[in-house]
Amino acid sequence: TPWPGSHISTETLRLVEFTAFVERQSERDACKQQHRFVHIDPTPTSEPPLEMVDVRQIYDKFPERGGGLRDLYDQGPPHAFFLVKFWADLSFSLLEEEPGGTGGAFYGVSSRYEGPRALTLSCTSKVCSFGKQVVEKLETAEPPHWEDGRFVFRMQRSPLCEYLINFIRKLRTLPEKPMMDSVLENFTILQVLRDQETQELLLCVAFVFEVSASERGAQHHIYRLGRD
Ligand code: MYR
Repeated sequence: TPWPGSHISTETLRLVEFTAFVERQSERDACKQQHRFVHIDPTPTSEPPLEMVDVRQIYDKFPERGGGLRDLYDQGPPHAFFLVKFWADLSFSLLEEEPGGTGGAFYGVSSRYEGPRALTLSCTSKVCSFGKQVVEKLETAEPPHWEDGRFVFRMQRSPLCEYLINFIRKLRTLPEKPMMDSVLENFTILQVLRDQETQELLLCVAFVFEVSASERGAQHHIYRLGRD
């Protein structure tokens, strides 16, 4: 089946876990306090199949030409394309942030994938503002480990780019959720995972954002992208 259960997956690769976080060493108890902005955890397989969103509806949220979402989707394979709507949790108070600098905090993203083939997994992230790319980051996963009958790929504690750190810090200074949400309407991220040797596209995930209502914590909803 092309879309098994409710996972971000194809027959070659499945996203198992994804977390963007901020961490700070606490002077008092010498332990790390972690706050998760967004989180996708291993989903129970009993969930219903994913709903479809028409990819054309989000073309203008990403670069249009030269490797934009339209070009990527035209090249396919179409069943490798997903959309994640995140309700990010920005309500952390564990950090008394100092003006300028990150106050000793570490902003990072960790992700884990699995699949049946040993390959070198590369991930390109495009951070976009008003549909224009503002940051591009290319990463390569650690060599896969064979665990319980499949290969596991990890990208652990990759530092968030300066642009995103500043963006989150500025967003947090806005007084109300509707204001944050209207800024986030023009903020998107596109991740493309490929087999580094063959450049075969394995997964393409588009991220869109709102902030989570206070007390609800980070939430997400996964869709598959299609075009009739
Ligand atoms: C980079 O560091 O520029 C690329 C990595 C992008 C990974 C996606 C991180 C999700 C960021 C969540 C921030 C929440 C903002 C409301």
